[in-house]
Formats: sequence, structure tokens, C-alpha cells
Amino acid sequence: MITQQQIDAIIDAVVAELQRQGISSPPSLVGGRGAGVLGSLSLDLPDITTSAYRTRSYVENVRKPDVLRALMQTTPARIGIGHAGPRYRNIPQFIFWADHAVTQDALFKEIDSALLQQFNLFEVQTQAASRQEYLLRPDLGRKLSDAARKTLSERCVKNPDVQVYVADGLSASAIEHNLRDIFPVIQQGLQQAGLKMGTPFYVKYGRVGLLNDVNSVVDAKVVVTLIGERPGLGRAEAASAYMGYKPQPDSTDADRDVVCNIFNGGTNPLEAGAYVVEYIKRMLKHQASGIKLKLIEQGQNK
Ligand code: B12
Repeated sequence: MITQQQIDAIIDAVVAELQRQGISSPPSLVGGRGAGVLGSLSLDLPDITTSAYRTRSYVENVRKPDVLRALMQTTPARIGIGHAGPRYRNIPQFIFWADHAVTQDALFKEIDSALLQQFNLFEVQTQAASRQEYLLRPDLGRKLSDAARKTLSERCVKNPDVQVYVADGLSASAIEHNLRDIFPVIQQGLQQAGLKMGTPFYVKYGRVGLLNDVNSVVDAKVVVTLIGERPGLGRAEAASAYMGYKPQPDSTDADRDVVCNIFNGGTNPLEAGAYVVEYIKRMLKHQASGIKLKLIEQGQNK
């Protein structure tokens, strides 16, 4: 394995070589490394993740620039990125890597424990033993560990009207971005509707299908999980609320509903909280969720 000393030596050698070639500008090197040999060298680079770089067209010899610009304004999708022979051009390639790094960070991030404390959320874990296993074995993220099952049986109110719990899912960043806004709205909305709320908690390495296993312990009428969505490239802050009426061991996504894309810029978290409460009321009214709920409501509207 390469040591820090060896890394330092490589940096010093590269910097010395750059200086030898006469590359110099005002002094500012990240972290101050190489100050001894640096002199006036600066390694500052422009931030290619800013909108100035994202909204620019990288296509050469565009016949109708206005049309391309208008097209690019209609979508955040990667269009107008051009190509260099069969490959991406440098800047679009760098933007892609930077966005991919955001995605990786979101996937591997641990949730901020101060946030859990703020909402009195105690932590339990699914049967996935590590993040790596969680990613490779979605089935384990749908089952509570034995310890989690025991903790929930001891600490949670049983038979509430509504059980809400938080899970990291595929982006702990999404929970950190939205929980402070959405959670109080749901709590207050349920209180105002006179509904009994279960004891909230946090599940590490949770998948959507965990709703079923959680309900085998708490036996609620409606179960809701606030969970981090699969991060898009560069979009790590979107959460979802998946929910179901009386989830059973064999319940599927067809029995569930979702309010998705929750973040400031998608479905605003405050509004999303209100939607979730509305969904819960409809589920309780019709004693159904998912496709069944839709069919009942459609039938009534005919
Ligand atoms: C990944 C994904 C899928 C994957 C799920 C496979 C997997 N194992 O990951 C696939 C391609 C199968 C899929 C299919 C569908 N999806 Co989808 N999916 C997503 C996506 C991109 C991310 C979901 C996520 O991060 N979940 C969180 C992680 C932690 O959950 P998970 O446990 O790993 O995976 C479960 C959920 O993803 C769930 N799921 C995925 N899609 C849907 C849709 C609904 C309505 C429900 C209840 C559950 C559900 O299925 C997985 C297995 O249980 C979202 C986009 C978004 N912005 O959220 C759309 C999204 C949730 N899907 C959507 C839809 C409409 C569907 C389909 C109904 C499309 C169709 N007409 O067939 C199907 C139904 C899925 C089902 N299971 O019955 C919509 C929901 C819109 C809405 N408000 O109702 C979304 C928001 C996309 C969109 N913008 O339109 N989906």
C-alpha cells in the first residue's frame, strides 16, 4: 500500500516539475501541501459543476444554436454535450464524474446522529450487516434483524393508527435534507386528524419492502417509511414516502403508494408532508392502499 510519505514525495516531484516548466501564478495550494517547493504556484481549478458549465453547449458547428439552447433549457438531461471522436469531451466527462461522486457519497453516507436525536429516533438495523451487503442483497434490507425486532417490540406503541419510521434507503443525504421539514408536518397533520401515531424510529439499511416486517411487530393500520431515493447523478437529496394500509408479509408494491421526489426543487417537503397525511386519511377511509385504493376511488367517481 502507498504511504502518506510516498504520496507527499510524488506531489513534491510533480510540483517541482511544474515549476521547472515555468508554470507559476499567485500562491494558493489546497491544504498548503508542497509549500516548500511551491513558491508562487497555484493549482486552483475552475468549478465545473456550476450552472455556467452545465448549461453551456459543447457541440461544435451547431447549425441552429437557438434551437439547441431552447432544447437544453427544457431538461436537466445531458444533451448538447458534444463529443471528441467517439468519446466525451473533457468538461462533460468531468461533470459526469463529479456528479457520480455525489451519488457515491450519498449511497455510502451515514446519517447525522444529531438529526436522529433531534426527533428522538432510536436506531435499529435490518439484516444487512454492512452497506456493501445492503447494496448487493436488497432482500436483507426488507427484514429486521433479530435485535431490531426485539427493540421494536419493547419500545414501540402497538396497534397505532399510523406508524411512521425513517430509513436511509439509498441516500442518507435525502433524509438529512428533508426530515426537519416533512416530519413535523406529518406529526401535526396526524394529531389534528385525531389519529394515534406509533413510536417513530430510524432503520439503517432499509428497503421499501421493510414496511411488511415492521408491521408484523407494531400492527398499525397504516405504515409509512420516509426513505432516501436512489440518487440520480448529482441529485442526492430526494426522499420518498412509501406507505401501505395494513402491510402483510406478502404485500407488494401494488399494495403501496408513494409520494416521491421530495426535496426543495421537486415536491416541496412541507407540501409532501401534507400529501402524505391526505393519503393516510384516504387509506383509512377506504381501508385500502395501492391499486385497490385507486380502483375504489375510481369506482366512486364514476
Ligand atoms: C428504481 C425504481 C424502480 C425500479 C425498482 C426496482 C428496484 N428494486 O429498485 C423498477 C424499474 C422496477 C420500477 C418500476 C416501477 N416504477 Co419506479 N422508480 C424507481 C426510482 C427510479 C427509484 C426508487 C427508489 O429509489 N426507491 C427507494 C429504494 C430504497 O427502494 P427499494 O426498496 O430499493 O426498491 C423498491 C422501490 O423502488 C419500489 N418502487 C419502485 N417504483 C415504484 C413505484 C410505486 C408506485 C411503488 C408503490 C413502489 C415502487 O420498488 C422497489 C422494490 O420494492 C423512482 C424514481 C424516484 N424519484 O424515486 C421510480 C418511481 C418510484 N417509479 C414509478 C413508477 C410509476 C413505477 C412503475 C409503476 C412503472 C410502471 N408503470 O410499471 C413500476 C412499478 C414498480 C413495482 N415494484 O410495482 C414512479 C412513481 C410515481 C408515483 N408517484 O406513483 C417513480 C417516482 C418514477 C417517476 N418519476 O415516474 N421502479
